[in-house]
Amino acid sequence: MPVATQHPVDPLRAYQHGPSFPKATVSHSYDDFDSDFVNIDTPAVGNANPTGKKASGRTAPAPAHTNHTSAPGKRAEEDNEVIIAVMGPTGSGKTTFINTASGSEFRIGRGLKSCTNIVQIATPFMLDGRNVILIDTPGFDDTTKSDTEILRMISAFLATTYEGGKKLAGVIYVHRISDFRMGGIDTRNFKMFRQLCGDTTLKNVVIVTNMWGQVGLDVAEAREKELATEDIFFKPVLDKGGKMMRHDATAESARDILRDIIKNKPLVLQIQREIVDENKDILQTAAGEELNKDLLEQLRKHEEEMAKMEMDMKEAIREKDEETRKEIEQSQRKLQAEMDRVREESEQLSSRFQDEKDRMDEKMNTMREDYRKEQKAAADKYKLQTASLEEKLKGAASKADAETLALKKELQDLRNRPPPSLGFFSMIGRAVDKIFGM
Ligand SMILES: Nc1nc2c(ncn2[C@@H]2O[C@H](COP(=O)(O)OP(=O)(O)O)[C@@H](O)[C@H]2O)c(=O)[nH]1
Ligand SMILES: [Mg+2]
Repeated sequence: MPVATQHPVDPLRAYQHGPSFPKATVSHSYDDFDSDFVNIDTPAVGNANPTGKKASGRTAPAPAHTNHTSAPGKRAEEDNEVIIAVMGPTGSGKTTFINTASGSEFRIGRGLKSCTNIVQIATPFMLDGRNVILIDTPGFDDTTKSDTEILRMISAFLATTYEGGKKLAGVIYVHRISDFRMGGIDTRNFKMFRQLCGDTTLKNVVIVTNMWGQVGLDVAEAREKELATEDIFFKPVLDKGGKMMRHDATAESARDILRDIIKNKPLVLQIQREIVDENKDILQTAAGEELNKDLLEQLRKHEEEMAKMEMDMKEAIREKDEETRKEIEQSQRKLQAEMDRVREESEQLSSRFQDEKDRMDEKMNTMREDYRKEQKAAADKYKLQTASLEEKLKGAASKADAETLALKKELQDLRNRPPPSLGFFSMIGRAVDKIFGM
């Protein structure tokens, strides 16, 4: 049974390929990305959908993964990048894991309120010669956003990523080993996670257990075994090639887990295939169906409750119990509001997603356009600066005087610093922010 545990790693080895931790990125700031991940030169027209079908009314995103014409250097850079999404319930430690591994400084949760209610992309970092990009996702139990909103956001992000030619090398699901809640796991989050991934990508999935220090080792190990061997817990995922790994809150352990994932062959997640290749409406996707089933179930329970309240109400009226009648009336109003909310959530699951995805695609296309212009302006300026220095050097009287040496140094510096590029994930991050808000 593939329950992998952490082995102590040599911290020097852990960092030997990478620079020291990169400059920290603050939440929602994507400006300090400086690698160009996607083929920006691809025209922002056409259909990214490999099936050739086009979604009705959808803005076609740039077909980066169907029409690659980027320079060989860029291609190599893209091949070198590893994208990994981190999922799990709110408060399970997703953001902490990402910060620990990447040196990012995303806000982490204190108390019950969730902090990450948008998809955020961590500062890329090097690991074993690969450029690792971690994606932080909000849980399906956010205190500020509905599950429908969360699903729409994650789906739009993953679909746009795939349309941009990016596949995930793995998905991490974080679970607190110290968690002894009824049923053992956060069923809603785990179900949604399963439906987003689908069965065929489970070999690229790692269930990371953390917070080992919060509970006795004996208890935690027994818990780990139970989680790995019972059908209602993680066994089905492990049976299909997923792994379970321990995380001891250190950077070494986080990177050791990632080291395992970066070897994977990237795969298309079920939600990406459904939305992009199969052109499904979000409501028709497995994750959408799951969530809707859940909402309808909630609605059914509320309806039962409402029916019971109506009986109580009749009784109160019969008995002329004015106080009880008023109380019930108040409860009914509350329940009705909740039912309206659930109904609306279910309806919005479909309608608003298409809208948002369209706007996101449009935004990405505009950004590509702006980006192309910006890049061109920067490249032109760079060329001019270089040419002017070369010209000055040609005209220099002596090869060794201080002024000539300074010119040479300036030229060398310039050559070492070509204009920075914005990068695909920077754009996608901005588009997500713009459309889904913070
Ligand atoms: N002891 C321990 N606490 C952790 C660990 N990871 C996260 N936490 C704490 O758990 C809380 C929630 O973490 P956060 O990363 O915000 O969870 P998220 O909602 O999944 O992103 C914070 O108070 C963290 O300090 C861990 O590995 N060990
Ligand atoms: Mg978080």
